[in-house]
Amino acid sequence: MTTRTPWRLAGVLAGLAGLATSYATAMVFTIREAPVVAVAELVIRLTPGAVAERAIQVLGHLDKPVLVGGVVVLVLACFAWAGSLARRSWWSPLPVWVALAAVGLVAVLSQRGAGVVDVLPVGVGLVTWIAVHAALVDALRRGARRPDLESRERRVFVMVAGVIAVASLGIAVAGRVVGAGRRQVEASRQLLRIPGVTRKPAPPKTSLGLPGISPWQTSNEDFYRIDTSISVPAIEPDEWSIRIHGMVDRELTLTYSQLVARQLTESWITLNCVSNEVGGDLIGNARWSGVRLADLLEGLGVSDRADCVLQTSHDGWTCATPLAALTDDRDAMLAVAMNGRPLPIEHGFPVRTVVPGLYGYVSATKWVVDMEVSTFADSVGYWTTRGWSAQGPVKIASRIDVPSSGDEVAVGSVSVGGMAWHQHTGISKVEVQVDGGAWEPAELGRVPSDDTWVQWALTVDLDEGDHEVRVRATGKDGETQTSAVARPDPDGSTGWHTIQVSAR
Ligand SMILES: Nc1nc2c(c(=O)[nH]1)N[C@H]1C(S)=C(S)[C@@H](COP(=O)(O)O)O[C@H]1N2
Ligand SMILES: [Mo]
Repeated sequence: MTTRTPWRLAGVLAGLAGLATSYATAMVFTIREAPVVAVAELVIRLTPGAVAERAIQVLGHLDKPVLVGGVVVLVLACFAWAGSLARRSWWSPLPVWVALAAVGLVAVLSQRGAGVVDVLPVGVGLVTWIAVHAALVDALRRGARRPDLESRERRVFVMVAGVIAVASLGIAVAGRVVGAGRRQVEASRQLLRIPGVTRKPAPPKTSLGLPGISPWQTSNEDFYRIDTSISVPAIEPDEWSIRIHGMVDRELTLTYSQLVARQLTESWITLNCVSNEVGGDLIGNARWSGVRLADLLEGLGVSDRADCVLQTSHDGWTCATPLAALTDDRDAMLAVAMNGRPLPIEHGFPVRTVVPGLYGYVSATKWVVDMEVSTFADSVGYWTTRGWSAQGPVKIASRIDVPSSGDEVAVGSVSVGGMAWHQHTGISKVEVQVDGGAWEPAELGRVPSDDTWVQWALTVDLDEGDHEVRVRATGKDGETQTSAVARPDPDGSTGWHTIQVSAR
């Protein structure tokens, strides 16, 4: 085997094995297409509009398959090239591996709403590619060292190659089959129309129009995501039901259609995570549609001794929520839609809980299937045994979005702005302080209720040099944010968000 052909073949085979495992990983762990498609989509996004239009004209509806095909051919060429480089040593193709993985990573991470799981297929594919390549190179070298056995070695190589090819195909098909359930659920979700769910833009004047500030309404794609599941539960609405039981006179089991047949409530609610650091972004604001839990619990004869509801999700996650927050006047609900769309799968499709004023870890159960009315003495939620407090009321907080810490700004008037929140209490005042000077009140955006965050903005005057800008909020209950710095655990971080900027 002196020609380049077997080396190239080894490279292509190893690469195909990598593509197969990356495809299978994408199918099993995400609801996205494989990284190759992400690369094709990146190409589309980077192509100037006129060129793209011309291509679509020429290729008609075949533009996408042709593009994906083209990417595959290029990738195969890279595999072959990596294979021929491996004649020197098994690791010589390193630059090709790294470059291709980098392109894949960029493509995957530039997708809307991409998260850490989306990196997984690229990683798995890369590792497979390198491992299989190393194994094939080893087989080829043995063959080269023993010319007398050439024909036997060649047969062995062909056999190994065949096994790898078949195994790759098998892995890809298996991934497709395993992921089919979630794809099916995604298809059902896309077709679902829930009567009474409306799509409304953010109310007027919630936005102050300051460039760089977080949008008041968070899109479903940009909404932060926190959960303990690697592969999110895929539940068909038809297969979903919830059982409300425990310290009640009458149990209640509701199917999805029974739930959505009830009176739907729609409200803007800001949800945030207890593990958010000061200035962090584990927070989002959406318009939720669902059935109020107070209405559901009302007719069940809840015992006077009960003080919590132990919620369980389809994937076995639990949390204990104070009963009072589910039965008072706030819009705690079993939500079925987010921003006018059925809940995205990763945000709890088909049904999740949302409770204004409580951190997600004690209230916002995604894929919720069971609610047991109980007592805190008898109930422990998932995070409560892992260093987090049993009670999780949201703490008042504020954040500077613009400028970013470390930014260089022009001397003179500088627009500062960000968000402040204290759900179910409301924000009455936000103040900004420059270099330890006087606290200046900021302008506040309007809000439809006390359950959402508030935009704030202020123009400050900065002279040349380095400056420190900080923010603090005051709630409608008169409480001003404490300057005492606390870590997120056990019950939420505190402290004033402070940034450094230099005016030049
Ligand atoms: N089933 C389930 N629900 C869950 C969690 C989880 O891990 N599993 N995490 C909770 C936490 S800690 C938060 S902050 C919110 C986040 O909701 P989101 O991912 O829709 O933003 O969901 C809550 N509901
Ligand atoms: Mo959280």
